[in-house]
Amino acid sequence: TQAPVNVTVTGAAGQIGYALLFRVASGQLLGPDTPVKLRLLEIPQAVKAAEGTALELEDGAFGLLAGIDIFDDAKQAFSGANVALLVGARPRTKGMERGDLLEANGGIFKPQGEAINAGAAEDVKVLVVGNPANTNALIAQSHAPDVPAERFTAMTRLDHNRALAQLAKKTGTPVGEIRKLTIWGNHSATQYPDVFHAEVAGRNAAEVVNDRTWLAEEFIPTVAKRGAAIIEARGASSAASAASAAIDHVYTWVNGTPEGDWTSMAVPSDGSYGVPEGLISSFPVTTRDGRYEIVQGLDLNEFSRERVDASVGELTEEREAVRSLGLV
Ligand code: NAX
Repeated sequence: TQAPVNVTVTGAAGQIGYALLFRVASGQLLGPDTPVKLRLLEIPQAVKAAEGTALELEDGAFGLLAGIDIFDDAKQAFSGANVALLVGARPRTKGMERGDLLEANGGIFKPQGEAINAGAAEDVKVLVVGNPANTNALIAQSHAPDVPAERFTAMTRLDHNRALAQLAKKTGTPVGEIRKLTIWGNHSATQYPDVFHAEVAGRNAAEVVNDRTWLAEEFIPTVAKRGAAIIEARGASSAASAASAAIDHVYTWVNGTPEGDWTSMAVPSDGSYGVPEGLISSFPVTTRDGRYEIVQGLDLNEFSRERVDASVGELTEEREAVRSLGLV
């Protein structure tokens, strides 16, 4: 077997952390041949709860879990990190304006970016889950100038998986027979789940569905507002499904997309599809040997173009806002 891979998880005592850590420890993040060392980061008040989770992880007797260390200091937590899962963030609370939210998160993601820059492993891969995920990733990235920019990604895989499930239900097809679905833009209500290039059992998904009203009035809003529906039903925000998507995101990044398929990841734009360079926006990507590439040459129809532009417009505004706060 290989040497253990260091996986740093922030917000380890939170509800996503609780679901995520057991799956990392069981080998689902990196595969069944890769031992992992967990490095947990929490705020001081939550360190005790993280210690409790660590006791339970110990009780899981995971053969691949080579150790657990808990920190309340970002520099220590990210030291030697090969994979960094940035889950902890400042949620929006009542009466908070967007500027306040971005500023509060700047206070988290700026020092974490600096800590990654200072001490993470050469090959570090970063996934930001904590919201506003795309812009938090941008903040962290801009404080890690020595780390290749493309290593900073944000999670739209939960949106991708939600869209797969909705399309499977609508078409009566197993999820495993759906390919080439795309989430474009921001992980927010403006995101655009695109079925026009997707395939359902080898046939074009938009043709199989053949119902733009369903797309515009059911499918897109159901996917985009699923987080609110989960809160309404469960009395708490999505946790296990978010953890599952984080596992999928990193597993796919490391192990590759299947031939003839792609996935969705929010990654720094290279200008593809008219998305301003540097914005961390969701694209269709293929992965191979630990690298990803934005799928090129897709034709966006008018229906898609206006929705991609709206979500990218929101990302542009968020970037302007964090620029004016001096966070990037
Ligand atoms: P919780 O509030 O249960 O947990 C967050 C944890 O982060 C807490 O334990 C807190 O102490 C910790 N934390 C806060 N600041 C920290 C810091 N500076 N360093 C280390 N830890 C810190 O939230 P949870 O439900 O686990 O959600 C975590 C984040 O994921 C939220 O921002 C949430 O909005 C976001 N989500 C993102 C999703 C996505 O698809 N990108 C979907 C699910 C989720 O809503």
